[in-house]
Amino acid sequence: VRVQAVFFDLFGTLLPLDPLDELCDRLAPGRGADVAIRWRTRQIEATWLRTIMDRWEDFDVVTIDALRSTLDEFDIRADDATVAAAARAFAQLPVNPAATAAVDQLRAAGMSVGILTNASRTTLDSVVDRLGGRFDHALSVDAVRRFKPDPAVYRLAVDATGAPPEQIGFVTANGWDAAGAATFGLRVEWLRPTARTVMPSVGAPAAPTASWSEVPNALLSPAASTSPL
Ligand code: LAC
Repeated sequence: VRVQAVFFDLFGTLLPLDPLDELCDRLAPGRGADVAIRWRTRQIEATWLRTIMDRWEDFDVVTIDALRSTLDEFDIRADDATVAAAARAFAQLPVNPAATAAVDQLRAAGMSVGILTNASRTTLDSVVDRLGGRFDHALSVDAVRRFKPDPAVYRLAVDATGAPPEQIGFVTANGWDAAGAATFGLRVEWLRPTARTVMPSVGAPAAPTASWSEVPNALLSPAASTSPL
């Protein structure tokens, strides 16, 4: 089975989250890295809760709410304007050059490429502008008002390309996103952040792991077989 299109996760994948440590350090001197990781955890928890409870607000709102609650947890005072300004940093995160190289290599091989993200339409549009017209598709969960790993999100890639799931590649550094995409049937490459990063068993097919430099060749070669669920 050959892949016809490849989609990339945005936050933590095309756009590494490391710069948030320094930003959070300005809000909480000496505790920036702890605040940043807690912020990210609360942000993702809130997306799952909102999806399961059917209480949609877009990712920009979720991101601000998560930062607010994290600062409260750490007993850090910040006014609403400061919190909102800090949350906008997500939209301004620099792209990983290794990611750009992999995207360009896939494009040069004739693959259509896209972004599939929790990011709001507005935030995604501003990121796409910065990434210089590389992407054939820019898909936001706003279209289905549910967050990853709801199957409706991964189905957006099928609807946009007309390709079946097993002919769509998906690249993410987020283990839970890899699990969701693999369960939906996409051909996933998981950019495991460290050799010690593991996911608990959640019933998802195992996603192969790769580094950015391995992603293009992994997705350009046909799958040995499709793994049935
Ligand atoms: C996204 C989340 C996973 O960009 O960060 O979809």
